[in-house]
Amino acid sequence: MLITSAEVLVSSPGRNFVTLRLTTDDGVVGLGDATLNGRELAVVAYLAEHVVPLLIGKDAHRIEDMWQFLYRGAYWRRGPVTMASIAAVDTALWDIKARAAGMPLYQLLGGRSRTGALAYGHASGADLPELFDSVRDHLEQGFRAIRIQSGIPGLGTVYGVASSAADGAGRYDHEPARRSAAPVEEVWDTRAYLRHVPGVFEAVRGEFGAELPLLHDAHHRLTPIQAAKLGKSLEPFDLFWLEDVTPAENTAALRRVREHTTTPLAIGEVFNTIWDYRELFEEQLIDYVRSPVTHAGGITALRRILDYAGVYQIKSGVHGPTDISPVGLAASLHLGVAIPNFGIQEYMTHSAATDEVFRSQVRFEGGLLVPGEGPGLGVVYDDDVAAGHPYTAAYLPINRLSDGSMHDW
Ligand code: KDG
Ligand code: MG
Repeated sequence: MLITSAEVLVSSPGRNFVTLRLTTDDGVVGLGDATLNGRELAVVAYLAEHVVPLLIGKDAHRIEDMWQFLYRGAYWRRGPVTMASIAAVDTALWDIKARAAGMPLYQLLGGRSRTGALAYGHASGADLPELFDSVRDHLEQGFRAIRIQSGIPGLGTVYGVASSAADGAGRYDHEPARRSAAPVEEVWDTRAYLRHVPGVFEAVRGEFGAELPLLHDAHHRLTPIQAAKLGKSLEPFDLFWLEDVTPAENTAALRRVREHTTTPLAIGEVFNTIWDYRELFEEQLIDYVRSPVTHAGGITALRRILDYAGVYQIKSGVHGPTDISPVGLAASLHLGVAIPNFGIQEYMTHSAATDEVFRSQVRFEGGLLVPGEGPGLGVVYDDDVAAGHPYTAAYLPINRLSDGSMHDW
């Protein structure tokens, strides 16, 4: 089964997506997600210029060898652009293998270990009444675990908090990569944040009770000692996890955090390889792995990371915002229902326009995401619909302190 065509597809049904489509000489088609939010075209160039020419004529069944060829053979290892490109090829090849076998992909990964993947949704609000409405709305949608993000008194827009769209198009419920020529600038104040957040969780627990799993994302903005303070102050509210407390480059920072708090920690959505996790796993500094298939080098690589995590009782908590395409989400779910150490799956529903471009079998039922029983990943890319949604430049916002200095994410 030889690869005869490799197409890099770019579309923007509400937000930008990069998709790799491989076709074999016997007509089997596989898809891979290569979306890198705000830097999409760098991956397009990497794939189109440096990877696609190497794929034509290769045996589509040799997934592991292809991974090693693209990773070891390039000399330039790791990094988000490289690893998103490798991920797309790897995912498309798994899709092809499962379609050729006539099975849903999870069957090739060892078969089902659970009925579905517990998903958490994003509740947020500028203030407590808005946040409570959002939590209620998520409960009504069937979510059984909820991330809590809140506005902060004295600050303007805060990342991760849904707000009314500037164009009046209604509530904006997707993490903001705004379609604009330059990033939106937000003002940040860590002390104000640290003062406010414990009260938010106290109020949410008071309103919704002790049982509901609650999560929170600090978006890499704290120093180790600030993160330790936050973790400690949130202990009475029994979080499922506290995510991305410190910037990702210095994983040793989590040693400091861990010394001070028993709040479970999650990190890794901007990591790229198993090497990024080595000391975190071996010293048991985290509880959940945030890497998605899309940015960690594909199904082959993420499965390896999660097997390694399992040695240390660390579980999956795969990244699943709207910038992970329905192809990336389906890949994550096929892996998630198969592995022994599944923890939770992030789920932000895609827009209706996205669901028209990517026709997916994934369903959300009773708080669980299920990948579907069709062959492969179960996702089809509709070129005609995609043609109506051309690429549009978009950026994540940035943070500055009140004196104008740039701040960490
Ligand atoms: O592209 C970046 C977003 O996906 C990220 O900021 C979202 O932090 C995020 C999350 O946990 O979903
Ligand atoms: Mg996050």
